[in-house]
Amino acid sequence: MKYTKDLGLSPKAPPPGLVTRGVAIWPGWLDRAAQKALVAELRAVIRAAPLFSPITRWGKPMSVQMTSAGRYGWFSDRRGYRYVPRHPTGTDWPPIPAPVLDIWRAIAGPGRDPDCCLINLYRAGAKMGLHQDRDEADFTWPVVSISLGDDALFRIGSTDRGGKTESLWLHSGDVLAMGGPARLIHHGIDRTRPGSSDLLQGGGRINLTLRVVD
Ligand code: MD3
Ligand code: FE
Repeated sequence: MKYTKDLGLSPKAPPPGLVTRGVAIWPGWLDRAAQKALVAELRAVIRAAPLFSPITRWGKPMSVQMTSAGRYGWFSDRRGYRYVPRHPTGTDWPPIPAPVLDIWRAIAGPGRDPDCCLINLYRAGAKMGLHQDRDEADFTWPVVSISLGDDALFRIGSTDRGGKTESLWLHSGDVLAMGGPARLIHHGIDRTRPGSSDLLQGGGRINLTLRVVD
């Protein structure tokens, strides 16, 4: 079968530049102009649904700031992780920007759009520990991720806990997809390289994570 099927992606998806542990990577999917245009759209989303620092179940704020677009947003507090239909202020999450949906449809196909576009902002010093994405109801859909701004050291493990991990640097404009057997792999961001990109006002990194939720 074609590589795209093995990766759990649309048979029409463009060939990834790199595949490691079932994670498909398209380095530089977005050129500088496309990155700029996307950031302008994200600024509007963030104006409508401001970034916040979710509280973990241990009562500590995450170092990453977040907000969402779509039918659902990802949320966390002492009661745990979950998807919620509204921003903490009570407003609906804004629609997912069209250029983001274009990337999803190219990779996952036209059949179903994502329910959530999680927006993660990493200012200097922010990181995300090794975890699985398992708050969704259906793991047959891939997760698609878009990197903007500073470089980030991405760590990939396996589906099981423990074992060896592998690290690689993500750059602004890179797109990743985790489908099929890679959908439940452990992953995280060890650190960013502050100042490596001038894309974002105030510096830092934005990651967009697209998921089907229910
Ligand atoms: C799912 N975000 O928000 S990219 C997250 O760069 C998250 O902000 C990271 O992990 C970030 O949950 C990583 C999204 C990603 C990467 C690899 C995965 C999701 C994945 C591998 C398997 C399943
Ligand atoms: Fe994740």
